[in-house]
Amino acid sequence: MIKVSLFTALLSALVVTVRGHGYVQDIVSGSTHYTGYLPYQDPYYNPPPQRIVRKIPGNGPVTDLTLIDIQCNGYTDGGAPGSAPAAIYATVAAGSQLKLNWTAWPDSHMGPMITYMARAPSDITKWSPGNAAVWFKVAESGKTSDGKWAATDLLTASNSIYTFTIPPKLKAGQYIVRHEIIALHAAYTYPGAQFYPSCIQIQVTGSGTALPTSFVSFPGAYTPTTPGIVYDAYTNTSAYPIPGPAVWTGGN
Ligand SMILES: *[C@@H]1O[C@H](CO)[C@@H](O)[C@H](O)[C@H]1NC(C)=O
Ligand SMILES: *[C@@H]1O[C@H](CO)[C@@H](O)[C@H](O)[C@H]1NC(C)=O
Ligand SMILES: [Cu+2]
Repeated sequence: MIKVSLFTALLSALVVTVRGHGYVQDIVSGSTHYTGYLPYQDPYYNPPPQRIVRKIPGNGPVTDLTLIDIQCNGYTDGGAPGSAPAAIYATVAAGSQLKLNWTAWPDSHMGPMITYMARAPSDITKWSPGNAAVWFKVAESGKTSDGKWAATDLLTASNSIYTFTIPPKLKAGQYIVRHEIIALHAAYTYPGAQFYPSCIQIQVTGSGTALPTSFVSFPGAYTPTTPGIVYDAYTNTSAYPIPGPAVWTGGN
């Protein structure tokens, strides 16, 4: 039974290599590594490994902005549409860096990298936001003035490690980190842009008291007419407008 499962996992891993795309495979806080949710291995174990990342169906994108899938790249599971909670969470100090290790990202999939957070009103291992407006943006990176994209140029230059800082004054508590790459290689029309979100569960520690006052929902934050959702990355030499609200700076 186990042998068959591992064989299946290895076969799937080969398929991954062929299809490209990607997901966050490892999360590093200080010297602690947390393995991400591994869609081509974890489902074959019984019991499945406990992860801090909410489960994803695979390495492919979401393209329909109206689906709950745009939240965590999840799907209806156990009564928690779109983002079935994961079993555990990482503990991270406010003001510290979180490093997200992506699987090898295809060069063709140029686009921005964006990170949101949502404060869990109750036990994060049981909470799913649904359509509620709970998300605030904490980091974004698009196209530099000399034409370098967060993904793939900058991501590849940093060994596939994306780094962002937990706002230093953010109030302690449990949060979902929603991190995504938006691949723009087919974004000259809608649907076209490919969304690769991941939801990571963390417990923020510290003595800060700051909380944002303005929030967006997923689905909701992006529509086909939101700047940056339709964009011809091959021909458009002007600045790229990163979709979504401004980065919250009240926790700095
Ligand atoms: C990213 O994760 C992969 C798979 O676990 C690992 O082989 C690689 O060394 C990690 N990269 C870094 C820079 O830690
Ligand atoms: C380039 O992108 C910007 C921002 O989305 C847009 O306003 C502009 O119309 C685009 N330019 C062309 C030539 O499509
Ligand atoms: Cu792809």
